[in-house]
Amino acid sequence: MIKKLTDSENTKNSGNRAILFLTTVAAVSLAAMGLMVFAQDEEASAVQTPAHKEFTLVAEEVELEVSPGQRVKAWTFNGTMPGPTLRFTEGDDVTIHFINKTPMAHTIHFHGNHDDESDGVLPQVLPGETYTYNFVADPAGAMMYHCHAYPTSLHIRMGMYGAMIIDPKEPVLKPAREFSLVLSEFDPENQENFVAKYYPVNGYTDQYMGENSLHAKQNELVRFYVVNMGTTVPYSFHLHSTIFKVYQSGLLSNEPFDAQTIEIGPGNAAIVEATWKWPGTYLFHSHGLQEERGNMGEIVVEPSEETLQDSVSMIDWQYETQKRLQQPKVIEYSDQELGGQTDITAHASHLAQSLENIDGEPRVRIIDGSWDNKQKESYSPKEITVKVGSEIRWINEDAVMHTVTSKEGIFDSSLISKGKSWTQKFDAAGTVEYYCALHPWMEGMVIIKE
Ligand SMILES: [Cu+2]
Repeated sequence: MIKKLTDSENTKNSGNRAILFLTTVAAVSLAAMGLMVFAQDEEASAVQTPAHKEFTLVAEEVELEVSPGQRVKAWTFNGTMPGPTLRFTEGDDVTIHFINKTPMAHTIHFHGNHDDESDGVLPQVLPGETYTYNFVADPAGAMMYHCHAYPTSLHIRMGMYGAMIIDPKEPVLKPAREFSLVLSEFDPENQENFVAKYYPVNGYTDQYMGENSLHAKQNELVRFYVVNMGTTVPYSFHLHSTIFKVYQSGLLSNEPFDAQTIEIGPGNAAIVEATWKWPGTYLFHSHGLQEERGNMGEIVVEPSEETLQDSVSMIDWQYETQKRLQQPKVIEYSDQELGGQTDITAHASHLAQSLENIDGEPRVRIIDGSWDNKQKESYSPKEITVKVGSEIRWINEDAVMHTVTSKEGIFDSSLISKGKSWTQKFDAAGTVEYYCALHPWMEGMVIIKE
């Protein structure tokens, strides 16, 4: 939120800023910019102070309502689809603690500027594991975070995403009433359908129609942070009865321009600023197929002669409304089901080896297309019988990564990339069931005989 400060607050705040700058990694450049603002602008009313911010996001499977009467299973951050809106000030030192409480691998990939350790691709965070992401919030604008486990479009469709808003350090935006709109796709019958059954806004179809409509006042500035978490067609975001201003790609470094409708492709965003001159009830929606499939909303513009002095965020209200409609119920998994509590560094010692000298040893192929839960065959052979003391080699012939993970926590291959293999020795007679932690519908069995 852009908060306008009083003179005394501002003085105090500037002091804090100076101290913080001395302790910040990017102290030199930030301090130079900060001091410049401080020196030249007596009424620098809304300069934001970068700070350290920590959040915990938990990967959880839930059952929730996505459309009236339609409860579905979703994969989420913190139990909701989308997850909570993260809000930072440009320059904040951000720490995100990630805990995976589901039986398959997930990650958090953030849009914006950061290094590869916090890019959320590797490591894939396996069941029961934790990982910490660190970055400096940059640039200012509307961005997003989402899971980047594979297949990524499936993890996104299943609900693993949320908006990330980075407010500018320096005041470039006027006071406005602010809303966050995360656009997505959901298909309870088949998440790989190109055309989805539902195109919800903030995870619930037609959420803002009727009793939950958005409210604003005549002539006041309304700002929408619009994020497209769809995976196929672009959204064409449209407001009724007003031409609006757009910051393309959601970036405040872009010069805003006028629009009647703005195209937002999958993985892209826009900041939309609008004003309605006349009181009334107005629609907003994507132009096209999505509007009949859950993407319709209403904004009620009330008569008023007041003007906004400070920005007013409606985002907490939106999140409460979303939770009230979705009624999420978390699916709990035991430590056993999550493969025990493991330290992610422990896997490095037995990473997949290259495909060499494999003649003559028992082997299991992970066949092409195994990631698809509709394909019946994945590990081939599904059951393999070996003598005590044998080594078995698993070879990944599929296009995406897989694991070979014992259901009882006896072994775990970690990630086996395309074309790579992994071996495990079996020293005791018995039967061992295993699965892929990334795609738990893939199952196999080893029978070890004397
Ligand atoms: Cu995921």
